[in-house]
Amino acid sequence: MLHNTINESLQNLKVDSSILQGEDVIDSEKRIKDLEGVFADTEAFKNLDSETIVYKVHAFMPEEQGTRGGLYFGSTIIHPGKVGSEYFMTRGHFHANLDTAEYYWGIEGNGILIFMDKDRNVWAERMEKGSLHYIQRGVAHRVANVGNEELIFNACWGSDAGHNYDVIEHYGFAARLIEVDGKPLLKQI
Ligand code: PAN
Ligand code: ZN
Repeated sequence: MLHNTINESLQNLKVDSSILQGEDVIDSEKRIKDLEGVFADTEAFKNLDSETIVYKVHAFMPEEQGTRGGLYFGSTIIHPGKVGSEYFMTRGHFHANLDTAEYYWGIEGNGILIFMDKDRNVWAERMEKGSLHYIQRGVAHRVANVGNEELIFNACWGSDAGHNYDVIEHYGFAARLIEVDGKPLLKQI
């Protein structure tokens, strides 16, 4: 580190229009075909174009996965849409290292962040432009887009967090977010 110099910002990363972009940003996407088993209505799922993009993630991961004390940053964009009465949403996960928390914050659109603790208690928070969400350690998290526009949110999590998708893949969340009379409703299952 040079002393008494004014340097350019970190690797010219920009949260431009609020979506992370720049060198070393890892882009990934999930299409309908990648989300088998995530949505309850398997008939509606089969009838959708399997190439439809459900969400994209742009992540900056400047530390090796598993490094203690480092931080990652990511933008998630969830497209509007539904599978039956269930909104397009992320797969959701516990962190592999349960002792790691995370921040999400809303950039654009309307969403609902769904939490589930280890005892399968489920609760949720509305996500909108400027909303801040603290995901406590040990709590699974998933986001649904409940609006007609793209839902964009940013996230900051530890490089030692890791992702455990298995528990959600096998047991799901204890409640599903569905549209009833045009409104989102958390339905216990
Ligand atoms: C986020 C999520 C991102 C995509 O960056 O990874 O929104 O959701 P899934 O990972 O559940 O598919 C995060 O929570 N990182 O820890
Ligand atoms: Zn996470």
